[in-house]
This record gives sequence, C-alpha cells and structure tokens, in this order.
Amino acid sequence: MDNFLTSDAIRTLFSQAMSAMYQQEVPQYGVLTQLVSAVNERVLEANPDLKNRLAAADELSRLSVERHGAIRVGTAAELSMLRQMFAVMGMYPVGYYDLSQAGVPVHSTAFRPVSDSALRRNPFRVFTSLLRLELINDEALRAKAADILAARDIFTPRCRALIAQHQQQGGLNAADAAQFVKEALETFRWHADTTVDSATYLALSHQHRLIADVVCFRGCHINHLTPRTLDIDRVQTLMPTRGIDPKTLIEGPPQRQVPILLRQTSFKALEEPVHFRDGFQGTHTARFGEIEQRGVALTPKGRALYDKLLAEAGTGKDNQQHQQHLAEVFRAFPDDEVSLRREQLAWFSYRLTEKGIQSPPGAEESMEQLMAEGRLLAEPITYEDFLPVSAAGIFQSNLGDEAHVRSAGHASKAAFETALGAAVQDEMVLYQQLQQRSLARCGLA
Ligand code: OOG
Ligand code: NI
Repeated sequence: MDNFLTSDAIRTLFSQAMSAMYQQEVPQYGVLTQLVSAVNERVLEANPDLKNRLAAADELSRLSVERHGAIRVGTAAELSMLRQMFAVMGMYPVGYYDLSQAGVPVHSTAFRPVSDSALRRNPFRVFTSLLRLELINDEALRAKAADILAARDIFTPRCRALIAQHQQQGGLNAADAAQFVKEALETFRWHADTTVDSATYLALSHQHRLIADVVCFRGCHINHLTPRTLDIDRVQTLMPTRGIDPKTLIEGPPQRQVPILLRQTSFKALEEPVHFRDGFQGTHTARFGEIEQRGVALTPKGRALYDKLLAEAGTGKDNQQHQQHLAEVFRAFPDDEVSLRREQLAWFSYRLTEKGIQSPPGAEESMEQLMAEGRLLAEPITYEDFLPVSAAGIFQSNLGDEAHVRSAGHASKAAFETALGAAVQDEMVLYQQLQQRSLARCGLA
C-alpha cells in the first residue's frame, strides 16, 4: 500500500546524482573516470576468468561506478542531521577514525550499507569527518569559527522536511525519493562564493587549510568521489598521460595474489577560484578525484600484522620503489587463501556446494575435510571500510607542502558519538557476524 522505494534504490539514485554533479563541477574527475573505465576494460579483455567471475556476481554493469565519497562538517548538529539523511539511503555510521594523530584536526566515520544484500546492491559509502575546533589554539579565532558555523544551515528546508517525513512514514515513495535526492544534493554542492571576508579565510587557513575548507562555505561540498579500478598501479602510471597529476604514493598494502584491505590513490586537489565577501578573489584547494581497489577484510590478528608491516615499511618518495619495498616487507604476510583462512588472518564467507547440499556436514566432520571433499567453499569477505594511515595520506597530499603537520589531540570516540547522536558500529563485529551467519547457513555453527 505504501509503495516505498527501498533504501538501496534511493542510495543508488543519490550516488548517480552525486557523480553527475561532481563530473560537471570537476571536469578532471570525469577524465579520471574515463581512464578507470578504459583500464578496467583492458584488464577484463586480458583476463576472461575474471570477467566471467564478475559477470556471475552481477558486477560487470556497475564496475566503474563510485564506491565512496568524502565530506567534512563543522558541528555536532550538522553531523547528526547527516546521520539522519544517510539513514534514508540505508547508510549507517561504521568505524571511528582518529586523524588528529596525523596532524589533521578531524575525526571521522563512514556512513555505509551494512547488510550483505545491501552491500551487494550498491556499496556506496561516505567518509565523513567532523572538524575538531578545540584543536584551534587561537581562542578568538576558535570563537569566530564557531559563530560562523552556527549561522549556517547546510540542509535545505525541503530536505529536512523529507527526512522527517521518512522518519514518520518509514519510507518515501518514488516521487518523494526523487525530490529527496535532489534536495540532499544541495548540501554537497560547490559554492565558489565563500561566506567570509578574505582576512577571516586567511586566518583560518593559516591555522589549518582544512579549517578554512570546513568553515568558510555554505555547504559541505563533496571533496572527492572514488570509483573502483581493477588495476590501480596501471591507472596511477597512466594518469599523467591524461593531464592528471597523481599523488606520489599509492596508499595501503602492495599488489598481491590475494588482495587485502584497500589500496587507494588520488590526483592532487585542484586550485579553484573563490570570491570573498569583501570583494577580493582568491583560490581554494580542496577537491580531487580518487580510485580504490579492495581486497579481503582482515581479522584483528590479520589487521595487527598489517599495521606492524606497514609501520615497518615506512613511506617513500617514489611510488615504484615504495611498492617494491612494501612487497618485500609484506612477504611476511601469507598470500594464499588457504593460509589466510587457516591462520585466521582474514574473514571468509562459507557456502555448501551442490555436493555439500546433497550430503550435508555431519557433526564430527571438520571444515578442512568438507573442503577437501569439495562440499564446502570459502570466499573472501570484501573489506568495506577505510584505513586511518591511508586516509591521513590522502588528506595530507591535498594540504600542500607548506601544511605544518602537528600532532595534536587524541582519539575521542565518545565525543564523536555524542556529536553524531548515535554509536558507531564496530566493523570487526560486522565481519565476524557475516562469517558466523554463513557458517550457520551451512549447518556448521
Ligand atoms: C577524506 C580523506 C580520506 C579515504 O578514502 O581514505 C578518504 C577527506 O579528504 O575528507 O577519503
Ligand atoms: Ni577517499
């Protein structure tokens, strides 16, 4: 009777609208998506097995569509309203990321789909950072920034009304959903006219460029979108041939037989013209394009090993050398599915084969035995979250060389959750539940 659109469908409409808007706003992002599609096509041509697997998983048609975007907000009220907006699209806060350790005065979560089926339909996520004004050390400036933020409303009245309507009715029909997407988009639109005079902009920017980015505009403009690539190393190499200036390093683990976690790279944020309230013109550097390649989610044990090896490898000034060095250091990380599973380094989803359905597991049969007999299959569970060290690298590559990295503040998940108005879900618990439920379906738990 209600005829509501599913939250998965609204999320897909939203991510498509966001992509169209961002390609218009940042033409270089459009060029990047074309390069990604071209490379993905080449990879599939050269690798029919992969193509068949993706086709079977119904992944081909939306291969190169956006996997995530990122925004930054200034107040608890903004963050909590965003939480309610994303809930309409079936996106919930997962994970807590403290970037202050890396000198970036924000802490963050990812709004993302949580259920297996929702992730399969469209995994679009938004990495969302809350500015930590308490990390501005100049008291007068801190008060001024707070005043400026308090005076703005980044949501249209119609958007607020539709979110409330969704909460009351438990859904939106197609016409309301379309209107909601259109209104929600306004929150993320770029405005070249700032809300401040040039002196205020410069003072805030001098504290930290991110602070100016969050405080001086009418909305929380989307600062990048990120499609999926099947060969991140190749796109990184090819970017300059399309007039795109990539960041120096690909973030995350090296290339492997069994990809783990998340590899990312981006092009450097563009310097864009802005106008100040006092009539002066200037430039602002915030918006870029990114690509990602995801692998299997790691257990706490696997993650600890990843963090240890990553720290051991350090960073470099040349991507090729860095990747080689990473690959050497990561030899200590098993690189086949069987070892990853047996050593409980990664999460897997289990299912019975035809043969396994014909002759179901008995109480005393081991998983290894069932697998050896071809009755049980284990498939890697994809990592759906972010990596703080990588995120810090992405932030920093867009802050320019002169940005002074100062370690300030400490993790404050409780303060973040208070601002959000809800708890963030623990990503490890989600992966563990996915694995556990798959075992239960096989009669193995
Ligand atoms: C977010 C940077 C982090 C990622 O993919 O790790 C990020 C930002 O610049 O606002 O998007
Ligand atoms: Ni990103």
